[in-house]
Amino acid sequence: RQLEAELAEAVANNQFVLHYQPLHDAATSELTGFEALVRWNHPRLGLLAPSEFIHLSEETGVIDGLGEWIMRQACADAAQWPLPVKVAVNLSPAQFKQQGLALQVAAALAASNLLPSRLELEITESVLLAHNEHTIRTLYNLRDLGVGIAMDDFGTGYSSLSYLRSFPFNRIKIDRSFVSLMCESSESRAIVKAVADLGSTLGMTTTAEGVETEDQYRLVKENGCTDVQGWLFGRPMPASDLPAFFEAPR
Ligand code: G
Ligand code: G
Ligand code: MN
Ligand code: NA
Repeated sequence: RQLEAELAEAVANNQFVLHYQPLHDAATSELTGFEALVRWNHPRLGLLAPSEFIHLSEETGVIDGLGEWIMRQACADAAQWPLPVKVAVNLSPAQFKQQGLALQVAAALAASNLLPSRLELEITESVLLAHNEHTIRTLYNLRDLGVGIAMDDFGTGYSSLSYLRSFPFNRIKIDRSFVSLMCESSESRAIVKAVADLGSTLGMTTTAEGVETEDQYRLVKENGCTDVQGWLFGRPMPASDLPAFFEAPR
């Protein structure tokens, strides 16, 4: 497979780029951070989305080097942003299989001189599916660095609630599928409210993902979400676009 061979060389060939999507405080709509979203700038195929290569990178082990590059680049970029703006970085379940993930994150923080409190790691329920001791220990090692840990795409997995018990997350990110139906579905509104209440009770912030309209924004606020992300506030954009964004927030 040609793509597989090219992927194996892509980190060394400097072909990955990070785009950043803004995160905002729900109540004030103030900019609070950016989520890093990786793209592969493929020489023939152009800019490829993660769905076109993350799975292959996990199967082939490329994710180890790629994940390390993403962590270092995201921390280095964020260190240039005005204070308290944070960066959120997605971690693949495969990255938890490697030894020393926490050491890798610590090294990226040290190299960039980024305060740990300005980094948040996003994991999906699938990380906890195996639910083994190594995964849980790694999560605690990461937390001990002082970084935030968010449960991503909440509500799309199998037994979400038991995962909230396995580890004290700082944040729950409510999947876009619930947010996108809020205007027409009272069930979706009730689910978002229940998750926001649960987060509040457990001492976790709650981000509504995929907010595309003012009506959705109003509803997620009314139902208790503390933070928002979505096209209403901004699409993922290259790091070079961010300075203009700092000057002209929403
Ligand atoms: O950027 P896009 O909107 O296509 O993101 C799609 C999905 O790809 C995200 O929801 C996320 O799960 C995954 N993804 C994006 N960037 C990264 C990354 O840097 N690391 C990992 N592991 N997954 C990512
Ligand atoms: O990590 P995660 O799986 O949450 O990645 C977020 C994904 O959701 C990215 O692929 C991003 O491009 C996408 N996304 C972010 N905001 C919106 C939105 O408002 N609408 C839609 N349709 N997709 C969004
Ligand atoms: Mn995410
Ligand atoms: Na998500």
